[in-house]
Amino acid sequence: MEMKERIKSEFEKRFGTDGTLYASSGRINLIGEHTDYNGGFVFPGAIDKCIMAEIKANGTERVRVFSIDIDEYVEFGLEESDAPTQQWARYIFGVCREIIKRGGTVKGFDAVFAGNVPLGAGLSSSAALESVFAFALNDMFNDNRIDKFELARIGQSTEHNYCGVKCGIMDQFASIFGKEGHLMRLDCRSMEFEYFPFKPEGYKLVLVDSVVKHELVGSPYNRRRESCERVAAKLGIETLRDATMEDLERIKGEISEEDYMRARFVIGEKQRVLDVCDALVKGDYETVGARMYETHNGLSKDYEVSCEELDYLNDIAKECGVTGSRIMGGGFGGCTINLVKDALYDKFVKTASEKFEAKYGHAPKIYDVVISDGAHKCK
Ligand code: GAF
Repeated sequence: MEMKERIKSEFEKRFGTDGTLYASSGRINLIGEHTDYNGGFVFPGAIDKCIMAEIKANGTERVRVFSIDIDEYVEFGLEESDAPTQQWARYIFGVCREIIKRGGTVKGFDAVFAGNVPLGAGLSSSAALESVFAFALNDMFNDNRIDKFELARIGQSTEHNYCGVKCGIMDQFASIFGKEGHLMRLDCRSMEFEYFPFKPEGYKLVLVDSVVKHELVGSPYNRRRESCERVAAKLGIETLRDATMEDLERIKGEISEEDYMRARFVIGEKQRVLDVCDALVKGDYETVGARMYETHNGLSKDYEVSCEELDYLNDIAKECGVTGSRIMGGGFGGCTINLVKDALYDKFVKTASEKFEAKYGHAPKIYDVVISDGAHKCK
């Protein structure tokens, strides 16, 4: 059964009525990693993998929600003290609370949801979950008065205050603002953004999922952010967006080797995003690809968020002659994103699958992605 049909039939079975369907997407990011919380640039797009929810106000002060994929039902109230213990439900509870804290309205509702964003793959299933509920609750209880930027911030604050991840704005922004066939270059300092048509002639974007997750994402991620903040504080600036390599060299002796490496990556990454955007406009995919490899190298050696398996996938891509390849998202496992010539696609997928399985005993998962719309009400 299609996802939509499964949700509708489950909703009807549990609540004896029908509600409104909403969806919001996972995301890819072509380049610009760990730059969002440093006030830098990112270049994401929403993808054709989403979380879909059917929702209806229930006239009470309680939320009743069923996750089809986890096969679990949870009920909670809307006061701070009502926080559920289940991680997945905390994302929804957090969104409700963050809307209320901003003076918005949330009343009790019933919901059933499901999704096809692979979990733990770095495609931001959590942002898709936050965004679908933020978008829906804005529509249902707030006459869409909360603007889209604030909806993204509601998801981000949910991560900070209810899930322990001090993330930037990229994932929620992409999930809310995504547009079919377009990537978005977002300046995370000014929040200005531009849509870039993305239909690379003769190339495919392929995600290769290592299906490994080495560490709990929260604390190592937050430690990376703290390193950047320490360096910015040392330089007397708000974020590393305003730092140059010369600035960093100047204070090298006053910061730890680790903080130095983290900042070196972030400062370099800022320019790479701009280079990739320029190259895309010119149809220069070789430059796009070269910058992707540089990003991988920086994420692996300086930012240290890669792992053996992802470095191996990157090496295979290089050996096969893939135009660009790099780890995508927060790191510590998940996917590589690869820009592959059409003619090389079959060979690359076969080689990567066989070699990876021979070395690690399980095959990677391959996802072809289509750049799609972000949060919306379903027809
Ligand atoms: C995770 C975070 F949620 C984003 O904000 C971003 O920092 C990303 O890691 C790394 O670019 O997805």
